[in-house]
Amino acid sequence: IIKVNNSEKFIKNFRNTKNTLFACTISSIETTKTIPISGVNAKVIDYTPAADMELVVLGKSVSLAHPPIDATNCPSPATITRAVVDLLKTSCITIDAGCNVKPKIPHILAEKEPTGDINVGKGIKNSKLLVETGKILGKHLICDKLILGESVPGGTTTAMGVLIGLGYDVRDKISSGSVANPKDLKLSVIQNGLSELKTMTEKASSYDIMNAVGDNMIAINAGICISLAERNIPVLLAGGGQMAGVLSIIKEISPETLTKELIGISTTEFVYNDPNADLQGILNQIGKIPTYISKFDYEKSSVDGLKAYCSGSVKEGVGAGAMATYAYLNGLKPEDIREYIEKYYYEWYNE
Ligand code: AAM
Repeated sequence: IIKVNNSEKFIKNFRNTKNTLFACTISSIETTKTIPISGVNAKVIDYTPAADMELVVLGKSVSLAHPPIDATNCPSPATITRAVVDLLKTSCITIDAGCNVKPKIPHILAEKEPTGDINVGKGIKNSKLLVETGKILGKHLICDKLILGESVPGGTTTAMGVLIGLGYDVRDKISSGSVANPKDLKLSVIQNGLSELKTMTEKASSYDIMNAVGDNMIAINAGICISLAERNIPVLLAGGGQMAGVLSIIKEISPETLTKELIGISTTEFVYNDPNADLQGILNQIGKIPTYISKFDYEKSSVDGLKAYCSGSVKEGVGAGAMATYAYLNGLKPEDIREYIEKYYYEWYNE
């Protein structure tokens, strides 16, 4: 694990496996149906959030014949999270923030409608309400510490939209689920969405910005963090740019939440060291956030699809980076995760 702005007070909470909860908020984004902004494989994109969490919870995807894949046919990062959940027997809950295909596992319905079309400035119907929903959920989660992730295909674009709307310099700093990050396309979609907003209001609030170009997960996860910090329960945000988006919203609507050493972020080395991005450059603009980067030994993998992570496929998602950090804090090694995935890979993908 590489640590930046380490807070021992924060991270020591994650050095045991007692009452840990992994919560994953999932949503579809309507824009991905018409504009190829996402690195997730277009053929399975609607099924991906559901099939990701089925794999994590059941050890197999049931909504799809195999777990999700990215555009280069590489395995979903849910494979990493599944390995950790099974090896450390971690409790999981799935929060449905509007996914077009519902997971065939018990889940909490937080929002019925998917994230809308950000290209026309209609990302979230009512982000203020969704933050409140997240806060209510956060009041009732039972755990000593929370690892909070997402599966939202297209979500790196909505996160980029929220950060740009709030005035952050992120243009060349956000990773993507694809090898060739379609930055210009993503930026033009965001500019279209934000231009709709400008014609509506003079000074846009963070809720207006989320409503225009945000996704349901960002609002709900921000609300959950705010509640848990009030209850003195630490949260490790699981992701890179998408969780930077969550942090930027928390900073706007509840800055005190970030002052208590109760919120940290963890992602994979594939996102953190992405030559097409600069996550640390975004986090530095938000504040001094405890940041943990998990390393993998995928260059050694016998599975081509895992090796491809080293050259920019997939990179992160479904809590993978933070779950690996959590695993390493509790005695597992990179090869334990890799060997687990290699063992099940052929069964999962029927190869
Ligand atoms: C989640 N499941 C995935 C996956 N993700 N399965 C295969 N590949 C991925 N990359 P983008 O904005 O390019 O769509 O990247 C974000 C998505 O990629 C999210 O769903 C994230 O969890 C990850």
